[in-house]
Amino acid sequence: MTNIKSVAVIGLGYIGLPTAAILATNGIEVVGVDVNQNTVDAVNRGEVPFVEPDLSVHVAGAVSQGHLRATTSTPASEAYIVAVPTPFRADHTADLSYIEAAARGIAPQLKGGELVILESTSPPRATRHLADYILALRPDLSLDGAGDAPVVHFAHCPERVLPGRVMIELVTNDRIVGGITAEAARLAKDLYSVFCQGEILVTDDVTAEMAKLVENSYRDVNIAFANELSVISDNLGIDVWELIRLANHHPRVNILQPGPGVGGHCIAVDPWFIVAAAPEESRLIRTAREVNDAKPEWVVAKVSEAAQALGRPPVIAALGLAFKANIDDLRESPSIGIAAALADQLADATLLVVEPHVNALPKALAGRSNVELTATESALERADVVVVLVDHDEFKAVSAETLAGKSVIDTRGIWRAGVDQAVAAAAV
Ligand code: SAJ
Repeated sequence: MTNIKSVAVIGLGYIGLPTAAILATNGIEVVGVDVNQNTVDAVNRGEVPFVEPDLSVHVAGAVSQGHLRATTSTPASEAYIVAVPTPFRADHTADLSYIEAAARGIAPQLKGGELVILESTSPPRATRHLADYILALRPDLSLDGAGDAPVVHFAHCPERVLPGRVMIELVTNDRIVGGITAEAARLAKDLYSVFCQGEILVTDDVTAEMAKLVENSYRDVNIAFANELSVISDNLGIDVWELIRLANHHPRVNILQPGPGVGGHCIAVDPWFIVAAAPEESRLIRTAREVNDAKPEWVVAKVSEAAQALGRPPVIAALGLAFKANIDDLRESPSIGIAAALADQLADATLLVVEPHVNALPKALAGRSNVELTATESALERADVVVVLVDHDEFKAVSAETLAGKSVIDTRGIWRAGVDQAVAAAAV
């Protein structure tokens, strides 16, 4: 068990807020810190500013018991967990400015003996950068007690929870803890054991950083393989879904599912951090990113071809904007780029966008005279060309008769007869 009684969580987003809430409901005194006053106010009212199953119950409970409060300025605390964004820049290198801003908030509060954990998905050596940055602001402190300077402990503990299952996976997933020193790793392990029932695996900071990036790159490479197969199969005139279903009967083959490209804020981003760290050596990882990033363009070309073959102004139904099935999260979704490109390229087309989980078009599509947010049924009634971009359950329920006489481009394989649903489910 841990001796740490107070934790400040910097960044109350999709990861920081669940982590703050679960620590607080397990008896730790938690202060959540965020630059956004609206987020801070919402949390102090016991509310959650985004959708994540079961999170509201935890936040409301922790706030009402007095174990969780939020503020815009970093307080003194025995431990700090940094869970801020690490976006990439145009050249695909990581932008560490949010981590540095968190460090500037933490540094003046330190006395020595504290534990600082970086949770944000980060490029290799980001934890060391955070430590160096803080110690440059506080030369009276140290990593190892050299010259009798009080020690601050630094560790990396990447999150690996799946959006939509965060409150379950926070508790049940195994966790990797990497310390700059062995003592830092031990302290971090003890803190996470307050709520984590999975195995907590201890390593050094850089290995922990790479482990997170490698997990998401593994998935990216495997999705790229499926996406490449879908393009090859189309050229050969065969059905990629049947091909994958058959190949997956081999006991040591488990190919993932092709789609319109890879979305979300993790898998389409993290592999670039490895490429940036080792540009010459990351050939496969880079190519996988390029294969997945090229898939939306291929889908646009297929839909344009079908639309132009009609010989009249086409009505196109684009089914799904979310980055994956049955969620409302549109971040980095390839579907949005595909819909926008279709609206740009097919000036005489009417584009009926269907996304049952949102009630307004995102910025990239709003305000265009040829784009309408439409319900599934009416879009399918009106469309000549139907492109499936997301495998939402609502779309899977559409009957074959509804589609009769229409051109269908099904990037998720939801409507092919005899698709092996067990194989599809195993890939999710
Ligand atoms: N996708 C396919 N084909 C597949 C599987 C997924 O095209 O067979 C697409 C999805 O449609 C989506 C994208 O890939 O556009 C990513 O979806 P996902 O379900 O694979 O992953 P995320 O981004 O929701 O969450 C991932 C998870 N990482 C791994 O599974 C290795 C999660 O555990 C991480 O915590 C999360 O990234 C993160 O925060 O890094």
